[in-house]
Amino acid sequence: MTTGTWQGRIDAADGDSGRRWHQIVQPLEPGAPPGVALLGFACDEGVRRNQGRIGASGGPQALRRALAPLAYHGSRGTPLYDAGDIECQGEDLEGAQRSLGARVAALLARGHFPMLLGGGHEIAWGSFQGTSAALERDGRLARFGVVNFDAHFDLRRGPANSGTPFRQIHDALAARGLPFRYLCLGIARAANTPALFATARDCGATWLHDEELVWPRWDAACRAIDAFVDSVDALQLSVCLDAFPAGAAPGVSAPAARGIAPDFALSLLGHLLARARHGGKGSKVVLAEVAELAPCLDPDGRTARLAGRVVYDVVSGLL
Ligand SMILES: [Mn+2]
Repeated sequence: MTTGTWQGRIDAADGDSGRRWHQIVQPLEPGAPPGVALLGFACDEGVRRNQGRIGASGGPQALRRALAPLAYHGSRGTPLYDAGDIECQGEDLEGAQRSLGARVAALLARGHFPMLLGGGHEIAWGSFQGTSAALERDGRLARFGVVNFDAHFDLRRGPANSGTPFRQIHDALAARGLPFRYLCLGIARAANTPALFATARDCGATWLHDEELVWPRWDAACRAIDAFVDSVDALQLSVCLDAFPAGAAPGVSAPAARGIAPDFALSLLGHLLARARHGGKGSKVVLAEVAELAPCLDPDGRTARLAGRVVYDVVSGLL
């Protein structure tokens, strides 16, 4: 937990009902009771290798700053922790991903809900190493799935980078003889070549295009999400900020021309969380992550603000 990050306005006269996140978040200490653990992944290496615009290593800190002033509406008393950052050392992406996986596995073993703050989308391969270890223990890996809000499939073959994490997850599951269940929301035809679509089909991926994720098609989008969520017992929820239009999320490595409008995407996220009974008995969402926030490309902080709202919507139901 970085000193000086979690601070802001204090409405002392309003007592407990006037609190904001910066007054709630506490550093994660060993042996702390189960709660929500914010864990940063400060890494540019995946985006650098993928020839994208660099800057995601500053994402976790910018996200904390966006979260600090948000109003706290918790009623359950669930603790909210800052578990610090995993930092990529030099070009050692694989080492950083392994460290992230180990931290995630440890958090899950202690009963925490990991809310990961990226970092490039290579965060998803690191987090999967932790979730898969936990789900192998409790038997849910056989009915595991990923929902990814993203303009891109991120199913590329080849050396690991920010465009390969779900291919790596596919291969890891295949090596165990397990199915790959992957729903990608917001795919842009203009941003994925026919070869990448063919790869997605070969992997058994399912997806909805950006133009399908509009209010006149709300019911169809919900049906697709319901069918997917109902087909799994455990979910990794990944939100790549380039799923949003460049006007709403300019601070990413590859801004989207069209994207999913924030109100639609956040409503869909809410629908998905409810269908997965997030925060209730038998919740399927094991972990969530927000990827690709690059504050140096986000001069007025709007991308961080939107990313913070995604985190807020995922976490609020647990607090
Ligand atoms: Mn992505």
